Amino acid sequence: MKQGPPHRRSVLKGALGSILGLEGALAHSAAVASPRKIPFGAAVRGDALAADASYRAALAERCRLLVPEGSLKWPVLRPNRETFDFGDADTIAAFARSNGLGLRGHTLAWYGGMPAWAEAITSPVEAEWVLTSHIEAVVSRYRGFIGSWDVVNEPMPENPVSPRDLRSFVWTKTLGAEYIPIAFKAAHAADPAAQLVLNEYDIEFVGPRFAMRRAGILAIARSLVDRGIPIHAIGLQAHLFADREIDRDGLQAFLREIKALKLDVLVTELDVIDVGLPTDAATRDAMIARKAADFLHAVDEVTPPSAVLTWGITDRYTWVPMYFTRPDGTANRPLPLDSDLRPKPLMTVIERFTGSAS
Ligand code: 9MR
Repeated sequence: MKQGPPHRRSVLKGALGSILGLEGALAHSAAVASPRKIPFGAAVRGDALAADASYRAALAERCRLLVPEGSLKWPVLRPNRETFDFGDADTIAAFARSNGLGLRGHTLAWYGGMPAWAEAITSPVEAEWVLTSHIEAVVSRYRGFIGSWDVVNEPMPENPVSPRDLRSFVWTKTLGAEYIPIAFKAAHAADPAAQLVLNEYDIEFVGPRFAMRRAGILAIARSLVDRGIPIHAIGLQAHLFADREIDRDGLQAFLREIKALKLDVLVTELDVIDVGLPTDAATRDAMIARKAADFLHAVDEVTPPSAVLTWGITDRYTWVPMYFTRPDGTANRPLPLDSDLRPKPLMTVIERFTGSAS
């Protein structure tokens, strides 16, 4: 495997890395990663892609996969009941194609930002028609190119009280829990070769809330498999918090159950939220890298992920400050490249883990 340039190595080999255990994490990454290649990718923004040449270059250099961060969501694709606006998504698809990159699709059934016209549907018959015809149109447009879809995203409520709890929004209000199999069947009908993924966040930490969320996702996955509904993988979003502890035992028990269902696992939206971390950038970056390494290795010991994607490639374009500004006023550093597109220790962890050094 190629070594990173000297400035990268010096950061990682410094005393700080040792203090934080980062060198151990990286050594472990190297040991497990060298013979294999797990595709690495990142979420991409259409507006930045159009405006920022250095961003385009970084994506083309570092990634084998892209996923549109917003361009395939309902509010963009469906400004009204009659229209499909594929403009942004097509621009991203064209960029992926011309750079020989694969594309994931995100997302077909999600509560987030549903347009008002769709959220207003009350009839189950209409709901099923609108949901399935949307999935048919969107998936078939990119059939053979988008190889993997987040079919159902974030079905669990924030604080489930039982594993059977689902988030309340238009599809659960009209179709109940059946919206999930309906969505998976529609996606499979539109592209029988696509990998179909159930995607969720807050799966990996210590605490009863996270255990309940794992139980809920497992219950959904098991029910789909038992009924012969086409589902192929679980997506662990992995919006990690540097100051939250990963429940290694709980996560691994969950992954063993997923593996027993013969489902794959992907890491779909990795980043590390750095609100509670020190101001010093090098210290922070090392802690962020360490957290990601701990998570990736916990997953890997049970089932190597079939892809690893971060939710953005550079701190220049990240969702994190929309919700998690730092008390010291410094910019968040959640992603593999800094805001000047320089690789950080998180990039090295991922490259070594996936065997994808650029
Ligand atoms: O990063 C995305 C942000 O730019 C959007 O405004 C937001 C609403 O569409 O969605 C963010 O992405 C989310 C993803 O779709 C699902 N998992 C959580 C992500 C971060 O909030």
